[in-house]
Amino acid sequence: DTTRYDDAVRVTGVTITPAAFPDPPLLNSVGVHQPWALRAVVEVHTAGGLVGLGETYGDAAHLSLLSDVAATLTGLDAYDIAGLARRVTTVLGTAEAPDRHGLTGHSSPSKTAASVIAAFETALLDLQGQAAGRPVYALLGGKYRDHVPFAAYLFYKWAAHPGAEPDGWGEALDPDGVVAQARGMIDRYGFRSIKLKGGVFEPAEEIGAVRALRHAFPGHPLRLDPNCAWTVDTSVRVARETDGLLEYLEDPTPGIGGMARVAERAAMPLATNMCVVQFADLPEAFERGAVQIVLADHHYWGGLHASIQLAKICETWGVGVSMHSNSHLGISLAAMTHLAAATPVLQHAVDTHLPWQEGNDVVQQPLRIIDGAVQVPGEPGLGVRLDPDALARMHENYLTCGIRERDDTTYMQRFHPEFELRRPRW
Ligand code: GKR
Ligand code: MG
Repeated sequence: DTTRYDDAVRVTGVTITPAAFPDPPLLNSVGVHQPWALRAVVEVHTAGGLVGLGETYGDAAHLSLLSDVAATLTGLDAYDIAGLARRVTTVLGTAEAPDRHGLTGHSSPSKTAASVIAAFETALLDLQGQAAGRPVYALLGGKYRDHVPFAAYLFYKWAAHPGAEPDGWGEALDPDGVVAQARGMIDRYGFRSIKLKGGVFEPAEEIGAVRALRHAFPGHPLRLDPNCAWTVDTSVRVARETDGLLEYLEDPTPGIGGMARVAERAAMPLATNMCVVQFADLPEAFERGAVQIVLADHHYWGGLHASIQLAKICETWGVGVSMHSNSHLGISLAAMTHLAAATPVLQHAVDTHLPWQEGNDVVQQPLRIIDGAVQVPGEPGLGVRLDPDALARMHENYLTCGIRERDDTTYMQRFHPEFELRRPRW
């Protein structure tokens, strides 16, 4: 009965709920994480009583674009991703919502549109899966793996936010602190790859941390990501000194041109989530050999389908693919897991901030990282269900926390007024 089937997936309304959850004082090249991280939870309701879930950025400008689009989605068929894209383009026009932290590269109207499409596409795919009785990976073409490996994502960090109680992770401001943090994460989650967020201290200090990690974990592939904190010359020097230690070096220096100059002289592959952030960046980056690995992120590449297309283009050019992350919750983890499962060639463990959000989630039974990997869920849709009480609590946090956009630099300057945003810094 097609009428009943259509009804099951006909959109009747969309709810967007901003949520805030505690975030530790993680350091990076632009400052330090604020005490609360923001996300928006998208619920798309259908006439058949289904609810599809999405998760995206919770910054004010993005929220306002999401709600403009949400108002136009009533009547949409959940299978009509093209219809979603058309609505987003019509509503947004040339609107642009750049992120304030600058850690995911340059902004543009098309990247903004891609971020808005992605937020709803995840929810529509969840609906399609629920209606068809199939997991999201099946809708993307099937799975290439049963387990998706994730990496331990280490950060230099303070013991506590100024004025607050220390968090459970402790301080990490030197190689010993970094190794202790890695040990804690690996003990808890069994990670088999390690990423260190750099760009915080002098390169020599961070090279010391990489060496200490290599010594403590001889079998774990290592990556270092200073988020464009270095000049081309510094990057080349670091590449020389870490030769043989790194699986890849991520965004050492700003821009495709800078990365190309480093790539010419670095022995290891270069990865990016900063200079290649939309399809329009691919031709120049690949022609110039600027990057050997693209870190896809469905949240701003336009969704899960678009990310599979990106992976195919990368494969064609002999460029590797892995996945970038920002602070996120369990809906995003599920989406990332389905996407990674359905990506034919995925050579590297995927990034996740999830351990930093441990114990706080908007889903009832978050997917778990065991032995460094998430088992791909086989339930219909994303395979996670919303916890309405948790979402209500996190929305209350949002209302009271006073933070409306991520801004690591201004937060850092509150405690260190001399801190300047400079990239490259060294
Ligand atoms: O959480 O501070 C952070 C990260 O630096 C994040 O914002 C980056 O976007 O994880 C990201 C990266 O790999 O560059
Ligand atoms: Mg990065």
